[in-house]
Amino acid sequence: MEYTCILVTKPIDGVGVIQINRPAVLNALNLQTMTEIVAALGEFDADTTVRCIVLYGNEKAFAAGADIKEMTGADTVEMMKRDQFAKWEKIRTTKKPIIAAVSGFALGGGCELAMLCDMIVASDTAKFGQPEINIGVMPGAGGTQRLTRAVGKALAMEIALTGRMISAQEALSAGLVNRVVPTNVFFEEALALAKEVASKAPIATMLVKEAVLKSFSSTLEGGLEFERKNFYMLFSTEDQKEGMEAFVEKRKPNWKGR
Ligand code: DAK
Repeated sequence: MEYTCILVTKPIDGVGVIQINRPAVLNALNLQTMTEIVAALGEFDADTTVRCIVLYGNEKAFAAGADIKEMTGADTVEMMKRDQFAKWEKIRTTKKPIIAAVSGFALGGGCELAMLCDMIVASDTAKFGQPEINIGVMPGAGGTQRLTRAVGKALAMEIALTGRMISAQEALSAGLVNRVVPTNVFFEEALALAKEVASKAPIATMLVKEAVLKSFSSTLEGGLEFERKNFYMLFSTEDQKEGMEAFVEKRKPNWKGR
């Protein structure tokens, strides 16, 4: 697929990189951009040389939300027909871990996109928010649900009801992001974290992601059962034998992804 709204970097050290590239509109997420992000994630998911993915924008904006100009004239039926949710659903089911490297604005759909990722590395100038209330709507791609689970009811209510942006530091204290780093190295720091994730056993990595995400949709008992089955499943992989033998032999494991 030819990409016009994103830049995709060939995997290096097991990490695939996607950059949202609409700087003139602060990386507003139009339908084409979402289609391309989903396609690139799908390609990386199918590529066995990719073990972790970094998604980022630029220093000024991760993404300032869905493209408002594209939605202005739409009615309910038109919005339903676009079926944007199907695209967001595909991002959610990406098997490999995705790290969002966020600098500048992560607003509305941009904040929701970052929260769909598995970890967030934020620059010290990052700003997170759900300002949809200021334009007469509300979060539509998980903002009321994922934000609440991440930061708790009180702050999520405030962010979604007032449209106030929170700083990177506030996002860190609230548990929305993993770390805050200087703006000039925000991408490199995310890449370093991604390389660390990519250096681990690939199948175990995917099953960890699956099990952690399961905790959002299951009871504790159901989640524990799911975790245990994933754990047992890993004992049928070559990497389990390799990992444990390497430990006993005091050497680095050589992962096969099998
Ligand atoms: N859409 C389109 N264009 C945008 C944009 C956006 N969200 N955000 C910024 N831009 C454009 C501006 O129009 C401007 O373009 P020109 O006028 O130069 O042509 C350019 O980017 C620079 O923006 P500003 O001049 O406004 O820059 P400032 O630094 O002064 O302000 C700002 C930055 C981020 C505070 C401001 O641009 C702003 O408030 N932007 C809108 C933020 C926002 O309200 N975001 C939420 C959008 S609603 C769905 C799932 C999700 C969603 C919808 C459906 N389904 C699954 C169905 C999500 C909805 C949303 O995200």
